[in-house]
Amino acid sequence: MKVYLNGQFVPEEEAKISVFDHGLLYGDGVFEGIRAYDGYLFKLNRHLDRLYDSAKAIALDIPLSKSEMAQAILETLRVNRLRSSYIRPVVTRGPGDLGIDPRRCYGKPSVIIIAKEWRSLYGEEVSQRGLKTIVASTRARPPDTLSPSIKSLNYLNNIMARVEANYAGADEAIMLDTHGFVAEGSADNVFIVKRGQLSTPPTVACLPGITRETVIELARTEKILVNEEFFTLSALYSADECFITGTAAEIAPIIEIDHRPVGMGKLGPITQKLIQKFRTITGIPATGTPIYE
Ligand code: PXG
Repeated sequence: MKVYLNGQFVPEEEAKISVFDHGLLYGDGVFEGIRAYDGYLFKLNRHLDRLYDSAKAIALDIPLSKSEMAQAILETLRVNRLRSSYIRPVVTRGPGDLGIDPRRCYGKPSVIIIAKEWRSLYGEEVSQRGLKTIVASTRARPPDTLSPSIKSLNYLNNIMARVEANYAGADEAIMLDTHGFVAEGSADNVFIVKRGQLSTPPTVACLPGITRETVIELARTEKILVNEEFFTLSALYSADECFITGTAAEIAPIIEIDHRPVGMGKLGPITQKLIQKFRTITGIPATGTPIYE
């Protein structure tokens, strides 16, 4: 596998950056997670917009234009002859001295693009039966701290929630915000279904997920009402259906929260319908950028 590193393609074992890179020392950088389905990069421009917005928000100048970045991503897939893949662009502040001040970074930002053959996140079995989740005691960061809409390299908060899930033997953790409303999963957005309507938290204490936005569009096309609203843990516990969305997770049903069954404790009809619809819109020119012309 070859990795794009600052303009060059290097073998994965040689893809290394400085121990003085502020991305490593301080988590000072941004990233994206993109999927390619059957030769088409899903919603590439939306991911590029979010990457550049995240970089702007932390005052990081990406040394490539958006179209140069798009070309670099496509080239990484071509060099590795990939059609179905998970792509991870990362931009860090670059090497500097041991102070936090970004002005002390003497190099350019480091640009890394990793593309791997796609493998199912939870495994086929878990995705089909649905996920068992816990509500983490780790809260989602409030927007007046480091905004959760910045996809930065500071993921420790989410990792702490994920560690809670691991200790509990659960597949995923759901985080509440500091007011006690449901925020998001450790690496995905959360939806509930109640009386045929969908609810998902507004993107205040969660990442504006691209799968989230896609599911909202799909649901509205299906004439399913979608409410972007705050809801509590009790609404989560008493939901008819619940699912998470993410680039890696796609739409994954949740069948258990804190050992309580969600609805009937199995995949519900609206979740199933959205999963089916989602499958029809990936790997096609209408939503994807072709990798091989
Ligand atoms: N919330 C958070 C905190 C995320 O990190 C999402 C929601 C979903 O967004 P998209 O745009 O992918 O629908 C993410 C996704 C992984 C992984 O391995 C996923 C993310 C980051 C790191 C790892 O699934 N981001």
